Amino acid sequence: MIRLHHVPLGRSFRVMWLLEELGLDYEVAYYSIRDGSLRSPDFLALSPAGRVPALEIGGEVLFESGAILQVLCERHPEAGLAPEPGAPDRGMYLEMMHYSETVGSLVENLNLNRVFLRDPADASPVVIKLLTARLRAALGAIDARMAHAHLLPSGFSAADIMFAYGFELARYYVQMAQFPALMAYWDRLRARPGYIAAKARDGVQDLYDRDFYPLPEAAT
Ligand SMILES: N[C@@H](CCC(=O)N[C@@H](CS)C(=O)NCC(=O)O)C(=O)O
Repeated sequence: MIRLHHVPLGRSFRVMWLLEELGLDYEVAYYSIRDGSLRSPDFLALSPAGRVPALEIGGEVLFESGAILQVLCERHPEAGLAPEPGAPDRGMYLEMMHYSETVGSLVENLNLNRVFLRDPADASPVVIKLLTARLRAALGAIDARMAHAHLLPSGFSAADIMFAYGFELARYYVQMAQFPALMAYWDRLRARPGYIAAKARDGVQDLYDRDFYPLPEAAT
């Protein structure tokens, strides 16, 4: 039995997408990031910081999306989605697995400042401007070195799945047209049957109430 604990558009989508790429059967337990369900005792018993993803698999419970991706890739080496130690792309693979959280944490901080903070808490325009500039720089760095169809020269891997979370959500905060190589790469990823199948199970997000959040006037 595999059960994925998931928030639509959250980092748990990484696991959902990989499960689809691997052709595994799984159940989904859906949560909202807004209704307190991630802080219930039942969920905290699965994921102690109250974060998704959590994955129940074969009697074990795992949390942290990067770790879950790594474990699933190790258990399914036939899929060839993670270069093994000693393989030429191994260093770049690990680099991109972790860099994905450099991007992901910037998106998360923008979410906190722009979506979750409500009156009377005041988000700082200066902090928003800084986070947005850092997100743009983090994506621009990858756009400039995108020399292959995927992040690794050897082809599609779990690092693409890991990276896509931050990349997909960054569009709420930065104009993506400024990253032409990343946009072409994104079109390739979105066309994958595994991505399409996962999107069909992602669920309806209740995080963003508009398509784009321009910089507040005080920050421009
Ligand atoms: N580094 C963790 C981060 C997990 C995380 O922060 N997930 C978000 C959704 S994208 C969450 O559950 N947030 C709930 C909260 O912060 O209360 C991972 O990659 O799994």
